[in-house]
Amino acid sequence: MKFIDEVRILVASGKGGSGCVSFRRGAFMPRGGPDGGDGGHGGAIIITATTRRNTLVDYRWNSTWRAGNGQPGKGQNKKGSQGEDITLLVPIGTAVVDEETDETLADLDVDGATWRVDGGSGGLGNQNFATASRRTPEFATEGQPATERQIRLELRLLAQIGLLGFPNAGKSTLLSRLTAARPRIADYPFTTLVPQLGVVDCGDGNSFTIADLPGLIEGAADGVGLGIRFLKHLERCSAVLHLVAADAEEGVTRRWRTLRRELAAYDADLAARPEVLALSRCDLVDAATLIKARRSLARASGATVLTISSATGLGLDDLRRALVAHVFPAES
Ligand SMILES: Nc1nc2c(ncn2[C@@H]2O[C@H](COP(=O)(O)OP(=O)(O)OP(=O)(O)O)[C@@H](O)[C@H]2O)c(=O)[nH]1
Ligand SMILES: [Mg+2]
Repeated sequence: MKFIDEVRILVASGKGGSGCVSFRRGAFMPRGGPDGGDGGHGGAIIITATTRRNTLVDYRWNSTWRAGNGQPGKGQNKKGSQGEDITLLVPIGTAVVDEETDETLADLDVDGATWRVDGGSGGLGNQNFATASRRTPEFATEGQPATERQIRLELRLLAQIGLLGFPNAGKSTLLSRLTAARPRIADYPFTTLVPQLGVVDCGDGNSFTIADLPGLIEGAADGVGLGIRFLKHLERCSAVLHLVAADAEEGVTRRWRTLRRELAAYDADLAARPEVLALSRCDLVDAATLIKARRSLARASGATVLTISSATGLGLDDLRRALVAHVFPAES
């Protein structure tokens, strides 16, 4: 199934049915009192977050959703029936954004969270307007109009840790070592085309989620490579795990700087997020090169630099501990 994380749709609630003008009739009642019923309310559009959906693929081809209109009221005080509601199920983590103003209308970040567009209320039948001095009101009110909204649904994955790095840094390989996820791994760039999630089991009843994202390259912020469109999935992460291949040809510090620049160009807030920094593929360089690389990167970043190898398992326990410290700060 394709990973669809953004769709544009038009949603329209139903309009209210109009109120009815009617008078009681019978053999001995040529013109009885008013008995026009109210119109039914228009149906609502309800967008609900659920664990039963993982992507927005349901909305890819069907871009217009209209709830039913309320029916007009009838004689004998009969209320018109309500318009049918439409419920759209979306994955947890979906934001509803106004397409015209770009305003976030709702962030459906827990199971069952909803956003709705109510239908128009039904009009009032003439039975409502009878008074002592006006026994035969000849009027009723119209139903309220429907509401149409052009919206964008944007899915932002709920992962505590986001994986960041150049292509081939070993992000997917690491995900497969830390979690039960089985992402595609290969020695060519852009193996990962869409985000992948994996759950790290901490063994003590706790767990957290890591998002593996497509690799970034220089110019990503301007659309080079797979671009930055997947970076929105980092927005909810508590920390970014930045992998720099220890065997990077142009030097690890340069690589790290390039990626940081792209991140900052995309979003300053995201660039300010805590970063866990690790040299990956450490089994591919000799000890002296590794020490040098680590020292130079630590100096440039001012951070602790972990060293790992998904091939040999080097440093993976320390890395797991460092991630736990970010995800569960109070407990460590
Ligand atoms: N020797 C060694 N090879 C590794 C290690 N980690 C990853 N690799 C290899 O590096 C290559 C790229 O690994 P991936 O995990 O696909 O890299 P990625 O960062 O996910 O790459 P993209 O999806 O293209 O962004 C594969 O051939 C892996 O087998 C490691 O620790 N040691
Ligand atoms: Mg990958």
